[in-house]
Amino acid sequence: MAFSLKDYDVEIAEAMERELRRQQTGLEMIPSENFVSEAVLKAMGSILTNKYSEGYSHKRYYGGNEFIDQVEDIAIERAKKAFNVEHVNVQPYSGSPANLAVYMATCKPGDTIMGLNLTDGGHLTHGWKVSASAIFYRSVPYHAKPDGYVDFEELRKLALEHKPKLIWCGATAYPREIEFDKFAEIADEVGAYLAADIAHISGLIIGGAHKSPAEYAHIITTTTHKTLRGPRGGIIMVTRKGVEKDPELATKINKAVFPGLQGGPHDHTTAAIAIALGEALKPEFREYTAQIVKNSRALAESLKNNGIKLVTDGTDNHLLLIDLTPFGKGKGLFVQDALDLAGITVNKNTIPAEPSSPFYPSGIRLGTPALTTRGMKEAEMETIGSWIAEIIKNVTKYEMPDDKEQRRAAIDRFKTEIKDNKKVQRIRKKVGRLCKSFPLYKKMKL
Ligand code: DSN
Repeated sequence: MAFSLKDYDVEIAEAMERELRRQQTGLEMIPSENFVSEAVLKAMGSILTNKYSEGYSHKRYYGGNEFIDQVEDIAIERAKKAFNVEHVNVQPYSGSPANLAVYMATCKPGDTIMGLNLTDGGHLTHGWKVSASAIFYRSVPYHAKPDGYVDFEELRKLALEHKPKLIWCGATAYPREIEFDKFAEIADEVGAYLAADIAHISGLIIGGAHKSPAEYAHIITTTTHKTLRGPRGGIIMVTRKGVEKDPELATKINKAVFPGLQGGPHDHTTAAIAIALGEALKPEFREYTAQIVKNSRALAESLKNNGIKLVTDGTDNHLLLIDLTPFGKGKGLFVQDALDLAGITVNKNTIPAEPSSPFYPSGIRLGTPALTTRGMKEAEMETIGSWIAEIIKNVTKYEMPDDKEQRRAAIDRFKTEIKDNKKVQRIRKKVGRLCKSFPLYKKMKL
């Protein structure tokens, strides 16, 4: 009989089962999430987790790595092919350690770095004040314009003034194409390394649904679990342009990852990354990524037709950013929690020129990669957009006060009332019915 986790550790198995049901019966719309294949899951839960393999392929600090080397070599070869780059390191534990390794490889503590400001869509590790990237380096952020697009004029002015060692492009909440050519022009003008963090869009790039940074950036980093649809992990790449700028760059990156920041790589993750890259190199993946963008655009149209404002008025990629300020400031939490109760998972997010704060922001970030994996198309997006708009309009009557005590009371009142909200309950039922038509992990047993 097959091994049953439920017979072995009932507490954990039951929590996992509840999470499986949540994924199966709800609409997963956090744009950085996805549903991996059974093959990726199989590699993740495999005996490869038993091994230590500090070092790199064929140069390890431990014995017994003959087969681990094969796994890592395959992952590297597939990543080189998928992204058209010279050098690949598949060992970073995830995106943030990958980015920290880029700092270690290219900068000395105190050097100036630039990235898109967090509240304008940038990532924590691109120089946000509480992150190691701004504690150990001198961060000069650039911003988005009021229309939500990157302000290249400001970026160029700041870059000429501060002469950064490293400039980041790429974002975590940016609904438009990343204009790698414009970033490259500025980075080249000031002699900076250009690092493209493509975590959100790496799957789109492999599938041809977003342009590639390979000819523009010196370094590329990505997580492997977003549109790429692999395990939670990270990759750092050095492009031909990067090697030309600095022939030692690949070695510097490798040294920064190990021994600079990490110990043994997670070999089970490396195998799963190789499998995900193999899947992404198949023709079906091109169709998948094209559909992600079609779905995103259909969702944007539906929301707009239902009176919802979007940052930049639309999307070029897998994500959308709802601007709730027409209803007041700081209302992201109310909308996120009400949608959660309706079985629609999104995250509250800051918007450019955020009038509130990152914890009580005025936007909602949502996207289509996971729903597209389930097989949903434009027709479903139109319906889902109308449900989301209905819920937004239903809860934006709640105000988010600035005063801490009043805010606590307002949130408590909201949480009590929203549980009995008839509209939310009605949409929850419809969400359940829709999910049944797009089954997920149908035969999975824990
Ligand atoms: N947490 C990731 C995201 O949701 O975009 C970024 O690190």
